[in-house]
Amino acid sequence: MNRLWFAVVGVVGVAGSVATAQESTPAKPESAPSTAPPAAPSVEFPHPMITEVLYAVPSGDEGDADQNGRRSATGDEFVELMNPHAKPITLKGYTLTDGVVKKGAKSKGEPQIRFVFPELTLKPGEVVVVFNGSDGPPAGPVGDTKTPAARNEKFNNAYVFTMKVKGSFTAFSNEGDCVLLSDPAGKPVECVRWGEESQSPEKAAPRTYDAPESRGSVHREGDEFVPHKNLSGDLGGLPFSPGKVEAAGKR
Ligand SMILES: [Ca+2]
Ligand SMILES: [Ca+2]
Repeated sequence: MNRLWFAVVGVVGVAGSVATAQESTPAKPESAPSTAPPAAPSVEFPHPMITEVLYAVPSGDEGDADQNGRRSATGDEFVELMNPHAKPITLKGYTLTDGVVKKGAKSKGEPQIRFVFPELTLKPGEVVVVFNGSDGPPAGPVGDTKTPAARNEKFNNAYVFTMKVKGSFTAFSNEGDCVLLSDPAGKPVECVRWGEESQSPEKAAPRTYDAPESRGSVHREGDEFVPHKNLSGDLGGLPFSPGKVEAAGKR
Protein backbone atom coordinates (compact mmCIF):
# COMPACT_ATOMS: atom_id res chain seq x y z
CA MET A 1 0.00 0.00 0.00
CA ASN A 2 2.76 2.37 0.94
CA ARG A 3 4.52 1.79 -2.35
CA LEU A 4 1.27 2.68 -4.09
CA TRP A 5 1.05 5.91 -2.14
CA PHE A 6 4.53 6.91 -3.22
CA ALA A 7 3.68 5.95 -6.79
CA VAL A 8 0.68 8.29 -6.67
CA VAL A 9 2.76 11.10 -5.21
CA GLY A 10 5.38 10.42 -7.87
CA VAL A 11 2.83 10.74 -10.65
CA VAL A 12 1.60 14.02 -9.24
CA GLY A 13 5.18 15.24 -9.11
CA VAL A 14 5.69 14.33 -12.76
CA ALA A 15 2.41 15.99 -13.74
CA GLY A 16 3.44 19.13 -11.89
CA SER A 17 6.72 19.46 -13.74
CA VAL A 18 5.11 18.84 -17.13
CA ALA A 19 2.55 21.55 -16.39
CA THR A 20 5.37 23.97 -15.67
CA ALA A 21 7.05 23.20 -18.99
CA GLN A 22 3.84 23.47 -21.03
CA GLU A 23 1.63 25.91 -19.20
CA SER A 24 -1.46 25.45 -21.34
CA THR A 25 -1.45 21.65 -21.44
CA PRO A 26 -3.32 19.93 -18.64
CA ALA A 27 -0.85 17.23 -17.78
CA LYS A 28 -2.64 14.14 -16.50
CA PRO A 29 -0.81 10.94 -17.26
CA GLU A 30 -3.25 8.23 -18.28
CA SER A 31 -1.54 5.58 -16.23
CA ALA A 32 1.15 5.51 -13.59
CA PRO A 33 4.55 4.85 -15.12
CA SER A 34 6.01 1.84 -13.34
CA THR A 35 9.35 3.61 -13.05
CA ALA A 36 7.97 6.74 -11.36
CA PRO A 37 10.63 7.91 -8.91
CA PRO A 38 9.48 8.21 -5.31
CA ALA A 39 8.80 11.88 -4.66
CA ALA A 40 9.91 13.38 -1.38
CA PRO A 41 6.90 13.87 0.89
CA SER A 42 6.04 17.55 1.23
CA VAL A 43 6.11 17.25 5.01
CA GLU A 44 9.48 16.66 6.60
CA PHE A 45 10.16 13.68 8.84
CA PRO A 46 8.92 12.97 11.48
CA HIS A 47 5.75 15.03 11.03
CA PRO A 48 2.40 13.60 9.95
CA MET A 49 0.60 15.20 7.02
CA ILE A 50 -2.97 16.55 6.91
CA THR A 51 -4.79 14.72 4.12
CA GLU A 52 -8.45 15.68 4.54
CA VAL A 53 -10.64 18.17 6.40
CA LEU A 54 -14.43 18.07 6.70
CA TYR A 55 -15.42 21.57 7.80
CA ALA A 56 -18.82 21.78 6.05
CA VAL A 57 -20.86 18.65 6.79
CA PRO A 58 -23.30 17.78 3.96
CA SER A 59 -26.99 17.99 4.90
CA GLY A 60 -29.21 14.94 5.27
CA ASP A 61 -28.14 11.35 5.92
CA GLU A 62 -25.15 11.81 3.63
CA GLY A 63 -23.53 13.92 6.33
CA ASP A 64 -23.09 11.10 8.86
CA ALA A 65 -19.32 10.97 8.40
CA ASP A 66 -18.62 9.36 11.78
CA GLN A 67 -21.19 6.57 11.17
CA ASN A 68 -22.93 6.99 14.51
CA GLY A 69 -26.32 6.98 12.80
CA ARG A 70 -26.97 10.73 12.91
CA ARG A 71 -25.86 13.68 10.86
CA SER A 72 -24.48 16.46 13.02
CA ALA A 73 -23.35 19.75 11.49
CA THR A 74 -20.49 19.85 13.98
CA GLY A 75 -20.04 16.37 15.48
CA ASP A 76 -19.33 14.83 12.06
CA GLU A 77 -16.51 17.24 11.27
CA PHE A 78 -13.09 15.59 11.09
CA VAL A 79 -9.43 15.97 10.24
CA GLU A 80 -7.53 13.09 8.64
CA LEU A 81 -3.75 12.69 8.75
CA MET A 82 -1.30 10.08 7.55
CA ASN A 83 2.32 9.09 7.86
CA PRO A 84 3.77 9.84 4.39
CA HIS A 85 7.28 8.72 5.34
CA ALA A 86 9.10 5.42 4.90
CA LYS A 87 9.65 5.07 8.67
CA PRO A 88 7.27 4.99 11.66
CA ILE A 89 6.44 8.26 13.41
CA THR A 90 4.90 8.97 16.80
CA LEU A 91 1.99 11.36 17.25
CA LYS A 92 2.23 11.99 20.98
CA GLY A 93 1.98 15.70 21.73
CA TYR A 94 1.05 16.87 18.23
CA THR A 95 -1.91 19.25 18.32
CA LEU A 96 -4.73 20.28 16.04
CA THR A 97 -6.26 23.72 16.59
CA ASP A 98 -8.66 25.92 14.68
CA GLY A 99 -8.33 29.62 13.96
CA VAL A 100 -8.53 32.59 16.26
CA VAL A 101 -10.05 35.95 15.48
CA LYS A 102 -7.26 38.44 15.00
CA LYS A 103 -7.51 42.17 15.31
CA GLY A 104 -4.47 43.97 14.05
CA ALA A 105 -1.32 42.05 14.80
CA LYS A 106 -2.53 40.77 18.15
CA SER A 107 -4.24 37.48 18.61
CA LYS A 108 -7.60 37.71 20.36
CA GLY A 109 -8.86 34.73 22.20
CA GLU A 110 -8.07 31.06 22.14
CA PRO A 111 -8.82 28.48 19.48
CA GLN A 112 -12.23 26.87 20.00
CA ILE A 113 -10.87 23.51 18.92
CA ARG A 114 -7.79 22.00 20.46
CA PHE A 115 -6.88 18.33 20.30
CA VAL A 116 -3.65 16.84 21.62
CA PHE A 117 -2.67 13.36 20.45
CA PRO A 118 -1.89 10.66 23.00
CA GLU A 119 0.85 8.10 22.46
CA LEU A 120 0.45 6.44 19.07
CA THR A 121 2.96 5.09 16.61
CA LEU A 122 1.93 5.38 12.97
CA LYS A 123 3.60 3.04 10.53
CA PRO A 124 4.34 4.21 6.98
CA GLY A 125 1.10 4.93 5.16
CA GLU A 126 -1.11 4.53 8.23
CA VAL A 127 -3.98 6.95 8.69
CA VAL A 128 -5.58 8.73 11.65
CA VAL A 129 -9.01 10.38 11.74
CA VAL A 130 -9.96 12.88 14.46
CA PHE A 131 -13.68 13.63 14.72
CA ASN A 132 -15.22 16.62 16.49
CA GLY A 133 -17.35 14.18 18.49
CA SER A 134 -19.84 16.65 19.99
CA ASP A 135 -22.69 14.32 18.98
CA GLY A 136 -21.35 11.23 20.73
CA PRO A 137 -18.60 8.82 19.75
CA PRO A 138 -18.01 7.67 16.18
CA ALA A 139 -18.66 4.01 15.30
CA GLY A 140 -16.16 1.32 16.28
CA PRO A 141 -13.20 1.56 18.67
CA VAL A 142 -12.33 5.21 19.31
CA GLY A 143 -9.55 6.89 21.26
CA ASP A 144 -9.37 10.36 22.73
CA THR A 145 -6.70 12.71 23.97
CA LYS A 146 -5.93 10.35 26.88
CA THR A 147 -6.72 7.00 25.33
CA PRO A 148 -4.83 5.49 22.41
CA ALA A 149 -7.01 4.43 19.52
CA ALA A 150 -7.15 0.94 18.06
CA ARG A 151 -7.49 0.24 14.37
CA ASN A 152 -11.10 0.79 13.35
CA GLU A 153 -12.49 -1.37 10.57
CA LYS A 154 -15.43 1.00 10.03
CA PHE A 155 -12.88 3.50 8.75
CA ASN A 156 -10.61 1.36 6.60
CA ASN A 157 -8.61 0.31 9.68
CA ALA A 158 -7.49 3.86 10.41
CA TYR A 159 -6.98 4.94 14.01
CA VAL A 160 -10.03 6.97 15.03
CA PHE A 161 -10.19 9.63 17.74
CA THR A 162 -12.87 11.90 19.13
CA MET A 163 -12.08 15.39 20.38
CA LYS A 164 -15.12 15.02 22.69
CA VAL A 165 -16.01 18.61 21.95
CA LYS A 166 -18.48 19.99 24.48
CA GLY A 167 -21.43 21.80 22.96
CA SER A 168 -22.76 21.66 19.45
CA PHE A 169 -21.48 25.12 18.46
CA THR A 170 -17.82 24.44 18.99
CA ALA A 171 -16.61 23.58 15.54
CA PHE A 172 -14.90 24.79 12.41
CA SER A 173 -16.60 27.80 10.85
CA ASN A 174 -17.92 27.05 7.37
CA GLU A 175 -17.47 30.68 6.37
CA GLY A 176 -13.80 30.94 7.20
CA ASP A 177 -11.47 29.10 9.53
CA CYS A 178 -8.43 26.89 9.50
CA VAL A 179 -6.88 23.81 11.03
CA LEU A 180 -3.32 24.06 12.26
CA LEU A 181 -1.08 21.07 12.97
CA SER A 182 1.66 21.81 15.49
CA ASP A 183 4.48 19.60 16.69
CA PRO A 184 4.95 18.55 20.36
CA ALA A 185 7.08 21.66 20.97
CA GLY A 186 4.22 23.88 19.75
CA LYS A 187 5.91 24.70 16.45
CA PRO A 188 3.48 24.96 13.51
CA VAL A 189 3.89 22.25 10.88
CA GLU A 190 1.15 22.96 8.39
CA CYS A 191 -2.15 24.74 8.07
CA VAL A 192 -5.24 24.30 5.91
CA ARG A 193 -7.48 27.37 5.70
CA TRP A 194 -10.64 28.30 3.85
CA GLY A 195 -13.16 31.06 3.40
CA GLU A 196 -12.80 34.67 4.40
CA GLU A 197 -9.72 35.49 6.38
CA SER A 198 -11.78 36.15 9.48
CA GLN A 199 -9.91 33.56 11.48
CA SER A 200 -6.22 32.76 11.34
CA PRO A 201 -3.96 30.20 12.98
CA GLU A 202 -2.38 31.18 16.28
CA LYS A 203 1.00 31.13 14.55
CA ALA A 204 1.87 31.10 10.87
CA ALA A 205 2.84 27.66 9.56
CA PRO A 206 5.69 27.01 7.14
CA ARG A 207 3.12 25.56 4.73
CA THR A 208 -0.38 26.95 4.39
CA TYR A 209 -2.90 25.51 1.97
CA ASP A 210 -5.89 27.48 0.74
CA ALA A 211 -8.74 25.01 0.49
CA PRO A 212 -11.75 25.63 -1.76
CA GLU A 213 -15.34 25.98 -0.64
CA SER A 214 -16.83 22.53 -0.42
CA ARG A 215 -20.00 21.03 1.03
CA GLY A 216 -18.28 17.76 1.80
CA SER A 217 -14.60 17.53 2.68
CA VAL A 218 -11.52 18.98 1.08
CA HIS A 219 -8.84 16.37 0.35
CA ARG A 220 -5.18 16.58 -0.44
CA GLU A 221 -4.34 15.73 -4.03
CA GLY A 222 -0.65 16.09 -4.67
CA ASP A 223 0.26 19.28 -2.89
CA GLU A 224 -3.09 21.04 -2.88
CA PHE A 225 -6.56 20.57 -1.44
CA VAL A 226 -9.56 19.98 -3.69
CA PRO A 227 -13.25 19.28 -3.08
CA HIS A 228 -13.47 15.58 -2.30
CA LYS A 229 -16.03 14.97 -5.03
CA ASN A 230 -13.53 16.27 -7.60
CA LEU A 231 -10.75 13.83 -6.65
CA SER A 232 -9.43 12.07 -9.72
CA GLY A 233 -8.96 8.59 -8.19
CA ASP A 234 -11.37 5.93 -6.90
CA LEU A 235 -12.54 8.19 -4.09
CA GLY A 236 -13.82 10.89 -6.47
CA GLY A 237 -17.56 11.49 -6.38
CA LEU A 238 -17.81 10.74 -2.66
CA PRO A 239 -18.51 13.53 -0.16
CA PHE A 240 -15.62 12.41 2.09
CA SER A 241 -13.50 9.38 2.93
CA PRO A 242 -12.35 9.32 6.56
CA GLY A 243 -9.68 6.62 6.83
CA LYS A 244 -8.97 6.31 3.11
CA VAL A 245 -6.18 8.17 1.35
CA GLU A 246 -5.87 7.69 -2.41
CA ALA A 247 -4.31 4.27 -3.05
CA ALA A 248 -4.79 3.40 0.61
CA GLY A 249 -8.43 2.77 -0.26
CA LYS A 250 -7.46 -0.36 -2.15
CA ARG A 251 -5.73 -2.20 0.63
CA1 LIG B 1 -22.78 11.40 12.85
CA1 LIG C 1 -9.59 10.50 3.04
